[in-house]
Amino acid sequence: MMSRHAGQAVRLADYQPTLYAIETVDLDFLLSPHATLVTARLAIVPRDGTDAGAPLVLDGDGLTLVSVSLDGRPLAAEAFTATPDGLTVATPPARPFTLEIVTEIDPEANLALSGLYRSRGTYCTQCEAEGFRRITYFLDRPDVLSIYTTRIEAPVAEAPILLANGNQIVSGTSADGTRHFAVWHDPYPKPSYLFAMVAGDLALVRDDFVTASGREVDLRIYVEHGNEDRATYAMDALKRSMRWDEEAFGREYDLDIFMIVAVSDFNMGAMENKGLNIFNDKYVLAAPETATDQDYTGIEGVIAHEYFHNWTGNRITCRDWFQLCLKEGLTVFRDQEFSSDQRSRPVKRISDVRTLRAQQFTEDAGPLAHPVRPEIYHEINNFYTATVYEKGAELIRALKTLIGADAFARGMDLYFDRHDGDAATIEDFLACFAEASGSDLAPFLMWYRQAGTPRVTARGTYDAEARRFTLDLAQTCPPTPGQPTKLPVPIPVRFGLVGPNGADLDVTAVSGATVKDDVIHLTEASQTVVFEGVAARPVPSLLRAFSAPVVLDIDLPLEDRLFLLGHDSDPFNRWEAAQAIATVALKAAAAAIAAGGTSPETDRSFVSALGTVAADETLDHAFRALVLQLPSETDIAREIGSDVDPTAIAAARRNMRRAIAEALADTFAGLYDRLSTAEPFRPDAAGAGRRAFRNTLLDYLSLVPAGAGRMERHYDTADNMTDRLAALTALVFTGAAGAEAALADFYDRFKDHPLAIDKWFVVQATAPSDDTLDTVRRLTGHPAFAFTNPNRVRSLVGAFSMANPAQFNRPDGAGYAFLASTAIDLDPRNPQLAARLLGAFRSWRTMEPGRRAKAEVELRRIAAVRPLSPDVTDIVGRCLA
Ligand code: 0A1
Ligand code: ZN
Repeated sequence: MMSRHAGQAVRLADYQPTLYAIETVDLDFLLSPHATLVTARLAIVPRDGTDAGAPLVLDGDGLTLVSVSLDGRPLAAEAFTATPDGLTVATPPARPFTLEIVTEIDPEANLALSGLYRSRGTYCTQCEAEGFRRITYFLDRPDVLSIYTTRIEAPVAEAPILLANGNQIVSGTSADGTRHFAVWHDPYPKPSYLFAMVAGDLALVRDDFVTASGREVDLRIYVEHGNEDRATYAMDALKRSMRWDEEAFGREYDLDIFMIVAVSDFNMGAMENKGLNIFNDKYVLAAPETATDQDYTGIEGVIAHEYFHNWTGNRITCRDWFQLCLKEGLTVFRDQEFSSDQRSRPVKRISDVRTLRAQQFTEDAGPLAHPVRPEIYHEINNFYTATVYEKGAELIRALKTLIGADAFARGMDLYFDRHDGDAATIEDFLACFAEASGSDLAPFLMWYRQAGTPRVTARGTYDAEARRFTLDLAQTCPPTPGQPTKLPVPIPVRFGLVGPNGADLDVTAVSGATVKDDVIHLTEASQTVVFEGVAARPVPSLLRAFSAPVVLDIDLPLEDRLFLLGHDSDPFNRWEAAQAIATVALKAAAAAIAAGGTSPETDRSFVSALGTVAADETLDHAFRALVLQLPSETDIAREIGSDVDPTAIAAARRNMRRAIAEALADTFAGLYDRLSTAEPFRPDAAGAGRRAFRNTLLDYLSLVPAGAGRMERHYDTADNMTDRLAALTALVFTGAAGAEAALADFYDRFKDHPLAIDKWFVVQATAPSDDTLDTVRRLTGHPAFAFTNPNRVRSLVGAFSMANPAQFNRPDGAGYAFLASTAIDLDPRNPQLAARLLGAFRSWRTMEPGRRAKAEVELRRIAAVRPLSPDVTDIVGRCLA
C-alpha cells in the first residue's frame, strides 16, 4: 500500500481500519530552535486478520529521517523506504514489535503553524488534523488510539516550563543546572491529533476545582509574562464550564490537572489536546480596557468548547475525518447551551442564528457547499467550516426537538456509556438516540448527507365558519456541487397560532402531520396540517426559536409581521419579524438602486414599531439592540441570490438606517442620554446588554446631526473597549471630523496590546469608503502588522474581504486582485491561512456579470501558480468548478 500524497482525494466509502495498531508511543524531544531531535518508540501490533508481513505504511510530512530501528536493531536500508512524506517498512514481523524512529525538525522555520513550531519563542504544537506527521512518522489518523509518554528536554534558561498531555511523572536537572527535562504520561488512549507539548518561559495562573465525585483538579493557565491579570475571566469561565458539564451532561473531568496555554500565533481559535488545551491568546486574554463584550463572550464560549471536547471528541473521538461533525457539531451545541444558561437564552439564540445565516447559509449557497458529513475531501483542513460546526450543532438541536428533551438526555447517556474509548461514527451516535427514543432515525441521516439549505414554504388559510386553520407546508432543497437532486428531511417546525390578543390560540384537533406539543414534524416533500376549533383568524408563528436550519418562505402581509414583532410570545420570532420586514424592503430598495433609481421610502409603520420596541422598558437591552440591527449586507445579498450589486445593497441599507435614525432621532437621543449614567464595568449579560443597546443607538445617532458631539464624548469618556470601539467605529464610518484624531489616539493608547490593535485594523478595513482598499494596502506595511501572525492577517485582510462586501467586491475588481495577490504570497508560508482567506470568493458566482468576470480572472490567476498548496488548490478548484 502506498501512502496518500497531500491533496489526493479521500473518500468515506473507502474507509478501512489500519493493518497495525500502535499501543504505546514514547516520545522524546531534544529541543533546539532549528534542529529539534524527536525520538518516537512505537509499540506496534498487527491487527487480527492482517496478513503476515503486510507492509507498514506510516505518514510523514516534510520530515528528515535520522535513524530507524526495529526491536533495538537498526533497520537495513533495503528493509524500509523513507521520503519526507512517508516511511514504509516492507515486511514487518507478524508479531508485536517496537519501531524506533528518530527525526530532525526545524520549529523556528515552521510558519505553517502545524506540527511543532515556535510562537514568540515558545515551542508549541498543533496536530489536528494532520500535524503529527510533521513531527514524526506515524499512522496519523483518528482511529489509531495509543497511550503516550512524552519526555521533553531543553535548556532551563530558554524553556523553564515543559508541558505535555496527562500528568507529569518525572523531572530532573543536569548537574550544572543548565538543562532540564520533564516526563509526562497520559493514561487515556488517544489519537495523534490530540497530542500536545509546550516549552517556554511562561507565567502561570493557578486555581483548582473539585469535581462532583471529589477529585481535586489543578487548573493552570499559562500566558506570556505580564499577562497574568488578563487570564482571570478565562479561569472563571473554565470553572463554570466544568461545573455545568457535570450538571447538564453528567460529565466529570478525568485527570488531576487541566492546563491551558495561550499563544499569539495560532491558525484557529483553540485546540482541545488532552489535558493541555492550546489557545489563540485572543480567546484567553481580557481586560475591560482592551477587550470588548464580544471578546468576553468569545472567551467564555471557546473555553467551554475546548473543555467540553474532553468528552465529546477526546474520550469519544472520530473514526475518520468525515465524522468531524460528530465531535464539532455536538461540542458547539454543548457550548451554545452553556452560554444560553449563563446568559440570556433568546439573545444567545438570535446571535447564533445571525452567525449561522451569515456564515453557513452563505457557504451552503455557493461552490464551497458540502454536507455536514462530507463524502470526499482533498484537504481536510478546509473542512473546519461553518457547515460542520454550526449546521452540525443545529442538527443536534433539531434532533433534540424531534425526539424530546428526555429521550435526548437518555440518548446522550447511552452514547457516553457505549462509546467511551471509541473512535465512532455518526451512525453510532444516531443509533443511541434511535434506541433511546424508540424512533427510526434513518431519515434523519439525510440531514448529514445532503448539502444545501432546505426551503420550507408555508401557506395558511382560515375558514371562520368552520373555525379551521389549514397550513400547507412544503420543503425543497436547491442543488449543490455533486448533488443535483435532494430528498426530504425531517424538519421540526415549532409553532404557535397567535390570536388577536397576542396569546397562542387553543386548537381542539390536528390532522395531516405528526404534531407533538408545539412541534410539527414535517417529514414529506409536502404536507397539509389542519387545525380544528380555532376561535379566530390566527397569525402563524412558525419555526419558533429557529427550530431547524432552513429558510422559511411564508407570505405574511406586513401587518401580520408587525403584529408578530409587537406580540409574539417567542422572542426569537419577534426579532425575526423585524428582520423579515427589513429584508423585503431592502431587496426592493437594492433592486431599485441597481436599476438606476432611488430607494423607496422606508415604511412608517415599521419605523414606528422599531421605536416602540426601543422604548419598551419591559424588554432587555440586548434584545432591543438586536431588533434595531438591520440584516447585514451579506444577508441581503444571499436573499437576492443572483446578479448581486453590493454597491446598491450598501446604499439601500445605508438609506434605511438613515431614514430610521431621522424618524426616531428624538426617541433614540432620549434613550441614549438616559443610559449614559456611569456604572462600573462588568462583563456580564446585563452590562453587555446595556452597552450593546447604547452603542446601537449611537450608531443610529451618528447618521444624524444629534450624533455630532455624542460620538466624540462617547469616545473620550469610555472606560471600556466596547464603548471606545463603538465610538471609534461611528467616527470612522461616518467620516467625521474627529475620526483621524480618534484613530491616532486609539493607536497610541493600545500600541502595546496587539489584540487591541487588531480592532484598529478591523475598523479601518471595514470602513464604507472608496479609499478603504488603499488604506488596507498601506496598513500591510505598518510596523504593527505581520503576515506571519494569523490574528493580524485576519483583522486586516480577512475583515476587508469578508466583512466589507461593497469594498471587497469593488466594480473594478481591485479588491479581488488584492486578496488573490495576498493569498499567493502567503501560501508558501501558511497555506491554511491562505486557503481560509480565499473563502471570501465563495459567493463570486452570485455577482452581477461585471464583477463575476473580474473575480474569475483572479481565481484563475491563483490556480495557475506553481507550486500551489493542496489547501489553496482545493478551495480555488471548488470555487471554479
Ligand atoms: N478542534 C478545534 C479546532 C481546530 C482545528 C484545526 C486546527 O488546526 C488546523 C486547530 C484547531 C476546535 O474545534 O476547537
Ligand atoms: Zn471543536
